[in-house]
Amino acid sequence: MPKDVYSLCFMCTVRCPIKVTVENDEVRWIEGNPHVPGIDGALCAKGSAGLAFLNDHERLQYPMIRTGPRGGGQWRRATWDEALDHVAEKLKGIIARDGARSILFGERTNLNTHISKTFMKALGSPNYFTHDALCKGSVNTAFRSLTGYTDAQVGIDYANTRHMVLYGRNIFESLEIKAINNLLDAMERGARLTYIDPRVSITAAKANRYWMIRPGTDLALNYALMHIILKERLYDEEYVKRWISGWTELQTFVEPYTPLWAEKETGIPAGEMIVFAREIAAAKPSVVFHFGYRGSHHPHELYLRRSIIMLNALMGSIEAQGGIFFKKGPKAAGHPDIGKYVDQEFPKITEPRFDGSGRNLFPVADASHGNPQMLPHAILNEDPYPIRALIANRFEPLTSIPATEHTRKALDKLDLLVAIEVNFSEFAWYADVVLPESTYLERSDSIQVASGLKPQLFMRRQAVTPRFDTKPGWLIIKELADRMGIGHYLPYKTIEDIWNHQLGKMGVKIEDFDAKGFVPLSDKAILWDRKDGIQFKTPSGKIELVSSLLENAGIPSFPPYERQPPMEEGSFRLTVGRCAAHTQVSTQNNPYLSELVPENRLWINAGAAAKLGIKDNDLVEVSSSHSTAKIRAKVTDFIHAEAVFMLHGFGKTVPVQTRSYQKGASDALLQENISDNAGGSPALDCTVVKVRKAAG
Ligand SMILES: Nc1nc2c(c(=O)[nH]1)N[C@H]1C(S)=C(S)[C@@H](COP(=O)(O)OP(=O)(O)OC[C@H]3O[C@@H](n4cnc5c(=O)[nH]c(N)nc54)[C@H](O)[C@@H]3O)O[C@H]1N2
Ligand SMILES: Nc1nc2c(c(=O)[nH]1)N[C@H]1C(S)=C(S)[C@@H](COP(=O)(O)OP(=O)(O)OC[C@H]3O[C@@H](n4cnc5c(=O)[nH]c(N)nc54)[C@H](O)[C@@H]3O)O[C@H]1N2
Ligand code: SF4
Ligand SMILES: [Mo]
Repeated sequence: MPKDVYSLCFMCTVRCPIKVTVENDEVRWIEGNPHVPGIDGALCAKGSAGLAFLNDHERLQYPMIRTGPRGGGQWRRATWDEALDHVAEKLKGIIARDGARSILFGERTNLNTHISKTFMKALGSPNYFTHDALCKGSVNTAFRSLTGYTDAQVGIDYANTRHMVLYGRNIFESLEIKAINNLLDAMERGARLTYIDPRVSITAAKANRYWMIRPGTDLALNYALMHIILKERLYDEEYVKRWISGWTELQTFVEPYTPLWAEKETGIPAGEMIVFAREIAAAKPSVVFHFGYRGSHHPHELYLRRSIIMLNALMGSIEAQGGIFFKKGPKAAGHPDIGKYVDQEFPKITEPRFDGSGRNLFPVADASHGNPQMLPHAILNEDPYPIRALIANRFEPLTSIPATEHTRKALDKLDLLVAIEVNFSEFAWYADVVLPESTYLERSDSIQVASGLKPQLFMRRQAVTPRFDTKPGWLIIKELADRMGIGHYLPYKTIEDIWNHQLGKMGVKIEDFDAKGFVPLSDKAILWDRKDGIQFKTPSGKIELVSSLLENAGIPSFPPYERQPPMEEGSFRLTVGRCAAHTQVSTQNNPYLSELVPENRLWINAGAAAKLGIKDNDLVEVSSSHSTAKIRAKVTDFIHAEAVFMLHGFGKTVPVQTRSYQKGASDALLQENISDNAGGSPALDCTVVKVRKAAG
C-alpha cells in the first residue's frame, strides 16, 4: 500500500514542504505539500529531480579515506567506524599540538546547525562559520545598522504588496515557490513589478517596468530616488516622524544626487525615475524595495543594501501589510522558544576568530556567521594563528569562495580536510576523508521553526531507508563528538530524542506533525502597531539612518558616492547568478537537471561581441587578473554592454561526475577575492575580465 510522508524538500535551501508517496520503500512521487497555503502542491524542476538524485550512483555512497595525492582520485572504502576513528585521532593530535582554535568547521546553515555549533563550542574552538557572508553578509549588516535586526529576521509580504521593486533579485529563476506564487497572485490583483538588472532575466520579462542599469550603479539610482522623494515630500510623513532618526543628515546628503546626475551614472532616464517615485509613493505603505541577496556585489554593497532599506522606511513599509515585516517566532505567538543544544554552558573560549569577523577586518560583520572568504588569507598567512584542519559540511570552499586556485593553495597547507557531503563536490574530491550524508529523502532532521507573520513548525521526515552506506549529519556529528570525549553535550541517540528536546515545553507533540507535516503556532498574522508598537532593536529604538553600530566602529553612515569607471573596449564586469534548473553548485551532475541545462555560457552584448569578432556559440577565452577560462558565448542584446554574465556552479573538474565534468566554466576560478569589509560580503560582481575569441 502506498503511504504519504510529509517532509521538506532539500534540492535547494528553500526547504519547501513536500508530500512524498512511498511504496515498498521506494519513492513513487513527490509533490508540494497541498496543505500549505502558497505551496498548494507545487514543486519546481529541481524538487522534481529529487527522485533522480536519490537513485543516482554518481553520488557519494560510503565513507572513504584518500590513499593517493590530494585530488588524485585514489580512495579506499572505509567502514563508518574506521573513517570516524581516523578523523577523531587526527583532530586529537591537532588539538594537542596547536589547540582547538586551529580547527575550522564551515557549513551552509541547515536544520542541524544548533548541533554543529554545539560540537565546536564543546571542542573549544571559536572557528565555526556559515555561508551567510558569502550570500548576504552585507544585507545582514545593513539591517542591523538600521533596525537592530538581521535580514534573517525580516520577511516580505508578497501576497499583499501593491508594488514590488527588485534590484537583480531574479525571483522567477532564483526562486522560492511560496514567494513567487504569492507574488503572482498579487500581480493578478494589480500589483506592479519594477525590475532593475544589467541583464534581461526571466523576471525582467514578467515586469511592468524594466531598467537595464549600468552594472554596479544601483546606489546612484537610489540616492536620486531619495532626492526626489524628499524634494517632492513623497514619503510617509507620520511614519518618518515617529520612527526615523538621522533625517537632517539624510536631507543634506542626498541634496547633490539629482536625477540628472544619476542618469549619467546609471543610464536610466531622469524623467523615468521621477515617474517611478510618484507611482510607488501612491501605493505606499504596501510596497517593497526588495533587499535581495546577490546581484551587484561590490565593495560598497553595504551602502546599496542600506539605501534599499531606507527607501522602505521612507515609504513607511517596514511592518506594514504588503510591505516588509519582522518575523515573529514561537514566543510572539505565546509559546516557549524551541530547544537548541547550543543553549547550554560551555567552557569559555577566549581566542579570537580566524577570519577577523566582528574584529579588525570586519568590525561590524555578524561574527556568529563569520567571513569564510578569509579562509585562504588566514591559512596562508597564519593570521592570526596557524590553522590545521577544515571540516566542511554542505559547504564547497573551492567554488563558493572566489579565486579557486588561491583557496586550493591554502587547503594544501592543512593537515586534515573532511567533507560531510552528498555529492562528489570539488572539495570532497580534494578532501582526505569523505563522510557521506544520507539525502533529504533518506533522513529526518531537527524541526524547523518557520518564523513569519504566522509562525509554524515543520518537520523533515525520512521517506525511505538510505540507498547506500550513508548517515544523517546529526548522527555523524554525534558519533564524532563521542570519539572526541564531548558526546555528553549532544545527549541523544535517535531523531526522536532531538525532536523531544526541541519541543520541550512548547505544548507540541511529535504526532502533531502526522496529519499535515506542520504545526501552526498562530492562526492570525502578527503585525506590530505601526503607530507605536514597532520594536526596533537599535539603541534609539528607531530606524537609525545615522547608525550607531557603524559610527561606533568608525564607519561612516553616508560616505560620498564613488563613480563606477566605464569599461575599456574588450573589458567587462563579470556578473554571475543562478537559473531555475540548478541549485548553486549542487545539481549540475543530476541526471535530469544536467539535461535541462548542461553547461553555462557567457552572455555578452551583441554590439560588444561584434567589435571583438565574437559570434553566438563561439568558444571564448575569459581572463581576469586571477585566471583564464574557456566558455561558449551567448551573444545577445539582452545584456548591458559593460557586463558579461555566467551561471555559477559549472566548470567542474571531478572526472567521476561524468555528466558535469568540464562542462562550461567556473565563475570562482576567475573572480578575485575582494570584500566589502564594512558589510561583510565578498564583492563577487566587481571582477573585470577581458574576453576574446579562443584560438582553434
Ligand atoms: N533556482 C535556484 N533558486 C535559488 C538558488 C539557486 O541556486 N537556484 N539559490 C538561492 C540563493 S542561496 C540565493 S542567494 C538566491 C539568489 O537570488 P538572486 O539574488 O535573485 O540571484 P542571482 O541568480 O544571483 O541573480 C543575480 C542577478 O543580479 C544581476 N546583477 C548583476 N550585477 C548587477 C547590478 O549591478 N545591478 C543589478 N540591479 N543587478 C545586477 C545579474 O544579472 C543576475 O540576474 O536564490 C535562491 N534561489
Ligand atoms: N563564485 C561564487 N561564489 C559564491 C556564489 C556565486 O554565485 N559565485 N554564491 C554565493 C551564495 S548566494 C551562497 S548561498 C553560497 C553557498 O555556498 P555553499 O555554502 O558552498 O553551498 P552550496 O553551493 O549550496 O552547496 C555546497 C555543497 O553542499 C552539498 N550538499 C547539498 N545537499 C546536501 C546535504 O543534504 N548534506 C550535505 N552534507 N551536503 C549537501 C552540495 O553537494 C555542495 O557541494 O555560495 C556563495 N559563493
Ligand atoms: S524551490 Fe524547488 S528545489 Fe527548492 S526547496 Fe522548493 S521545491 Fe525544492
Ligand atoms: Mo545565497
